[in-house]
Amino acid sequence: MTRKVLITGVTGQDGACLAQFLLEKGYEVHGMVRHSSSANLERIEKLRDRIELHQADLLDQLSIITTIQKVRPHEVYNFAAQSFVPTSWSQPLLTGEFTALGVTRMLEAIRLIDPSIRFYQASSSEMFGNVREEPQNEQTPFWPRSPYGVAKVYGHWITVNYRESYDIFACSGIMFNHESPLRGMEFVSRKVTDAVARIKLGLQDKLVLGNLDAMRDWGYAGDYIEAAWLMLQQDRPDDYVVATGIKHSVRDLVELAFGHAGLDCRDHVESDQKLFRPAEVNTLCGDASKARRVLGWAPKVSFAELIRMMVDADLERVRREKAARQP
Ligand code: G4F
Repeated sequence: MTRKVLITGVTGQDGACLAQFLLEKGYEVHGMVRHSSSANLERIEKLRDRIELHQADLLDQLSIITTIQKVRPHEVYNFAAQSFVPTSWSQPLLTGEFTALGVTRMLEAIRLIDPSIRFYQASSSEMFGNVREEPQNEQTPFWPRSPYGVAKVYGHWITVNYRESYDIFACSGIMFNHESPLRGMEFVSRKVTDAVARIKLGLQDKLVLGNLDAMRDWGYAGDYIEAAWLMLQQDRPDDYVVATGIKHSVRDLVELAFGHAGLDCRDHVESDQKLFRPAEVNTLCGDASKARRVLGWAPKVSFAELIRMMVDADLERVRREKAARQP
């Protein structure tokens, strides 16, 4: 029997990556998209004729119920969220509605329609925030440092709670930062690799960043969505940290990206206090030994390979765009 999946946030990096991965595995793929006057379908453009899209909204319980009733998926992956940390300070309530309560709306729909549907919640290393220990594992206490992190803590615990209260096969994947050429331009990795390409091709001269000393455990999104899928293929639902176990500073990322394009970052990069966050997560580094042991999962792409892949993809794209603009 063909397995059916419903992916929320299918137009984002992780949703698009997972859609591609599950199509290759023979799944019937359905995606949930919000109504928007300017639909952002870029990342799934090549998959459009193989994915069925449904208009629904994490803020609207009825639309979620109607969609799940119509699709009757075997697996649901909840990637939709207000996921940009700085925006969570300017829109804390909206962030709470999407990123926290949206998870309950998904779980309520599953509980009402068919509690045998398997559910994946995209939890985040931002929940560890002001880290209590290093590296962070599934037992490390949370201390979120942004309204986004706080909302993700709620999403994590409501997932655990529906598993314990209603025996729903609900898993929470505590994912550390994961990037790819599909990453949104607002996140630091892509902001840097896009700037490197534009500087290299003479379209820009400066790159202004915030805190260059922040440390993150950066992995490749393609590796991470496989871990999410593996979680839903187990005999028992559980929660897992997904990480590489190696951390780097934003400065390391910058040096690597500029160096790969033959540029010296000291000539181009500035740090501006205005881009610092009201409360920063200074360092994150995950311990994914449980995922390794139980799921047999391990990251395949290294930090250096990831950044080089992103710089190369942006160089190619910016070159194409530049050529198209020339008469
Ligand atoms: O790339 P970032 O914006 O990612 P952040 O805040 O760590 O969150 C990402 O990863 C989480 C997983 O841990 C996800 F849950 C979340 O949805 C998102 O995908 O920033 C990374 C670091 C921060 O410390 C930030 O202060 O880079 C620092 N940074 C320095 N200059 C900057 C900049 N971040 C951004 N976005 N832009 C800058 O100019």
